[in-house]
Amino acid sequence: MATESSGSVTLRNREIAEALEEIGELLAIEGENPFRVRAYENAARTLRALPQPVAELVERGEDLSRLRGIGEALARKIEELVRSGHLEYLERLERRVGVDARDLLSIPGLGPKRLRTLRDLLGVRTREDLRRACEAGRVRDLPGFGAATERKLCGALAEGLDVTRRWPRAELVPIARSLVEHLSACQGTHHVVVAGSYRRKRDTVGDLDLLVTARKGTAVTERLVNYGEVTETLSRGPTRATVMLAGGLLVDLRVVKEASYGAALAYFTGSRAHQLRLRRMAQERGWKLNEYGLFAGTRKLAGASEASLYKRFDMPVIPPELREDRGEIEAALAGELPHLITPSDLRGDLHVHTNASDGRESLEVMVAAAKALGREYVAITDHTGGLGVAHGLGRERMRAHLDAIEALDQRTEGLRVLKGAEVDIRRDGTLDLDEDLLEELDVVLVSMHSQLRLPREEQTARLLHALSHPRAQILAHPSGRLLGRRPPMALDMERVLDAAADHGVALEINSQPLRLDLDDTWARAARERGIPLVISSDAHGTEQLEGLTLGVDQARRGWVRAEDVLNTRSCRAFLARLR
Ligand code: DGT
Ligand code: CA
Ligand code: CA
Ligand code: ZN
Repeated sequence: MATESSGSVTLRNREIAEALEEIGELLAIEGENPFRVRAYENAARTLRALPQPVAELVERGEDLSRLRGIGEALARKIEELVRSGHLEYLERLERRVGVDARDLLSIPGLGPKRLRTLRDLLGVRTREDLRRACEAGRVRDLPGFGAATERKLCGALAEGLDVTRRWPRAELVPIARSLVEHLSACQGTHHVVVAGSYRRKRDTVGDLDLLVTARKGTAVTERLVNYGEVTETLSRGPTRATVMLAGGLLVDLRVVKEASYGAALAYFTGSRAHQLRLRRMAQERGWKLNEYGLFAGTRKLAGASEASLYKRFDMPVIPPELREDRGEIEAALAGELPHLITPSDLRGDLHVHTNASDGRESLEVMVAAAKALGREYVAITDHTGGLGVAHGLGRERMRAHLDAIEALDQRTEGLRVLKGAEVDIRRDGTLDLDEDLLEELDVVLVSMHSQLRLPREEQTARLLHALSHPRAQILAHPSGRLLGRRPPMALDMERVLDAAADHGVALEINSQPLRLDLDDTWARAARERGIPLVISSDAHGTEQLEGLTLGVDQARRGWVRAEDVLNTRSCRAFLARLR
C-alpha cells in the first residue's frame, strides 16, 4: 500500500529525470556521439517510471547501476543529485554550451542541430534572441533553415507566451470527453472520471488526471497507451500510466478497485492542500487516509464513495470547486458551506455582440438563439465608436442599432431584448458614448480594450474615473487578462472593489474561455463585500451563448451563490437592482 511520503518524493524522480534529459540535450547540441545522448534519455525514462523514490534507494545504499539503462557513471551522478541537489557536471555543461536548451528545444521545429547553427552563426542563446533573429529575417538564410522554417518558428514563438505550459481548461473539454469515452469502452471498467484541477474547474489545468475503477489495471493502461493521440508513453505499470498527447498535454492514469473509488477520487481531485488538511484530521483521530481508503489500523472506515469519506469527518461532500483549503473545511464543519450557483439559475445574458460590431451573426439570429436556450432576457451590447478594431458603432450607427433593437423587442414574444452597449473606457477615463445615448440604454457595460499596460496608479485612476460616471452600470471583464496570452492589467483591485461598492457598479464574470474574468479569488472578494455580480457570455456567435456555464464554474470557485448574481433575477427585478 502506498504511504503518504511516496507521492511527494515521486516528484524528485521527475526532477532528476529532467536533469538527465537536459544533459542529453546539451550533449546533442554539442554534436556528441548519439549513443551517449541516448544513454541519458534512457536513464531519465527509467527514473520517471520507477515506482519508488530513487532517493530511498540511495539512502538504503542500494546499487543504482542495477537499474535498467543506468551504468556506473550515471549512478554516481544520480547519487550526487539526490544528496546535494546539484550536479557539478551539468552546471559545467550548461556554462560551456551557453544556451537555454530546455526552453528552446521545447519550441516545435527546433532540434539540437538547428539550435547549434543558431548559436554559432547568430549568437542565439535564449527565446528572446531567437524571436529577434526571426523578426529581422536573419534565420531563413542559415544552412538547413529556409523561409518556411523561419515563418513556422515565428508562429510558434508568438503562441508560446506561457512557458510553464498550462492549458485553458475549456480547450481540454473535448479531449477529456474523448479520453473518457475511449477508456469506458475497455472491458471491465466501471467509473471513468477526470479528477485533478480539471474536476475542480480551475481556469487553467497543468495536466489531466484520469481515474478508473476496474478489477485489473493492465487492460486499462494498455488501452490508454493505444489512444490515437498518444505520442509518447512516459511511464507504465499495472495500475498507472503517464502519456503525452500530440501538442504536449500530459495525461496521468490511475486504476483502483471499486471499493477504493471514493478515496481515490478525493485523493486525485485534490487539491494537495485540501487533501493535506483531511489527512491531518485523520491523524488527529488516530486514523490513516490515503488513496485506498480511510483506516483505523487495518480496519477500513470508508472509501467506496466520497460521501462516506466526508461523513466520517462529520462533513457533507465539499464541492470540488471549493477544495483549495481556502476555508471550505471550516465552513463544512460549521454547516456553512455556500449553496453554490448552478447554470440553470441564470435567466438572462447581459453581454452579447452582433455583426453590427465584431460579432458574426445578425441581431435577429443572436436573439433567436438566446430565446431557444430559454433565456428570459438578453442585452445586446455592441462596441462603441472609438474601438476601431472591433468595428465599433459611432453615433449615427448606434442610433440606428438601438432603434433596431427596440423594434425587435416589440416583435419578440417571451424574451426581453434590452438596449445595451459595451462602452469603451478612453485613455482619460471618460466613456466613449454621448450622454443622451447613455441615458437611453437599458444596460451600460463599460470596459477597457486599449492601453492595457499603463502603470498601476494611472490605470487605476482611469478605471475609477470611469466607474464614477453615473451611467456606468456593469464593469465588463475587469482585469483584461487573456489566459496564456495577456496578463491582467496592473490595477489596484482593492480600490476598484471599493469604487464598485460605493457606486453600486456590478462586476462581470465573463464566460469567454480565455477571459474568465473576474477570476475566482476576485469574484469571491467581491461577493464577500456584497458587490453585485453578473455572469455573461460575451458571445460573438450563437454557439458561445451556451458558454455561460464556464462563467458559472468560475463563480462557483469564488463561493458565489445565486442571490449574489443579478441575472438570476427576473428581468424586472434585475433592472430595478441595476445602478
Ligand atoms: P494541475 O495539474 O497543476 O492543474 O493541478 P492538479 O491539482 O491537477 O495537480 P496534479 O495533476 O499534480 O495532481 C492531481 C491530484 O493528485 C492533486 O490535486 C493531488 C493528488 N496528488 C498528486 N501527486 C500527489 C502527491 O505527491 N502528494 C499528494 N498528497 N497528492 C498528490
Ligand atoms: Ca492535473
Ligand atoms: Ca497529474
Ligand atoms: Zn464584449
